[in-house]
Amino acid sequence: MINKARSNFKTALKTGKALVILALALLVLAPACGTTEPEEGLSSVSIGFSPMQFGQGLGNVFSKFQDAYNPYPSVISEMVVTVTYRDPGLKTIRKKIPGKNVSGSMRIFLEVPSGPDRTFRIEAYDRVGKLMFSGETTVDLSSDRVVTPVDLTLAFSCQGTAWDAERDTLPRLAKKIGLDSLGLGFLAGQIDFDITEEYDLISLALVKTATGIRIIADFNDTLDSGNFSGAVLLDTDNNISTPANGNAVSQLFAGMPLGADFLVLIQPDENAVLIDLSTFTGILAELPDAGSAVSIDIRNQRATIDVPQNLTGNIPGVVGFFGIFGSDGIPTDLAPDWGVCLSE
Ligand SMILES: [Ca+2]
Ligand SMILES: [Ca+2]
Repeated sequence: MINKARSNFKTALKTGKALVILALALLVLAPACGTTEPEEGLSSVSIGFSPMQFGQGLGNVFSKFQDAYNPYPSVISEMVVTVTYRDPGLKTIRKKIPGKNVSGSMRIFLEVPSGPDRTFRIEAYDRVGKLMFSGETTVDLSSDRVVTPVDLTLAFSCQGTAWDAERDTLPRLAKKIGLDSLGLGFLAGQIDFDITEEYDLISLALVKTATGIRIIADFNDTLDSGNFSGAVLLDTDNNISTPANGNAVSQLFAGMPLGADFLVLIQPDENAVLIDLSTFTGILAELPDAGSAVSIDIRNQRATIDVPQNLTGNIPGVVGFFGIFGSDGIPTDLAPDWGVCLSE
């Protein structure tokens, strides 16, 4: 932002607008020479944000991993910051930030009239203009401070799509901060740092179709159906306490009560099976043989799986889900526990 202001100023110098700007600045500052508290009404605010998701699977990773990059560059098209306050009527300040300028560690600077109950809201929109995440907070602003920090926690709008950050693959994160810090110590020994296929998940969507559920996983990379593999857990009854049989899968994710009733297991060469976890009692190695084949299509950067309703029974319409994907059974990225999303 500073760089941009600087380059704008350079342009202004070149075009002679600098004189106009200077004149305007003097006009604004002029009362300062004659009166004692000319800017008492304004507070400088520095706004920051941190994304939050259900289960916080990656929530605390952001604080460790976030640097000057946009965690969702290909999916955020625009971020809108609004400040609303009464003066005495309702007033709004709005600032739009193009997606390409959004970064996880950014601060947004605004001048806001001082006073109580200033409500700050951030909304981020995806490529098709759908709200992706948002958050707001209300603070009292006094002009005593040089800069007032305002920090928001953003919750995702989870309408059937779990968004995932770019460049957050498990090998990359493990190298940077370690698997234990990610709460993924159980994957130690399963991550191969030298694998070439490092599939980077961008989004995992659930769509209800006429015949069942369609799972769509989009990646940053072109998928090779010969090695693409993964698992998607589905909590189809939206109840984290079911199934209660303590199967091998729920024990694997101990401490993460996903309530997965079904597991979609994807193996290389476009093989996908659906396993009913309410009846599965075997060990993990037996999972591939415990399921019913479902249709999978791997094309370019997308994997599409259709789970027919005759295998799952009627699904009320709200499904929790969690996905983990990789190459030849080695996980490289995941969509953390997103809790409940509407499958519409
Ligand atoms: Ca990712
Ligand atoms: Ca359940």
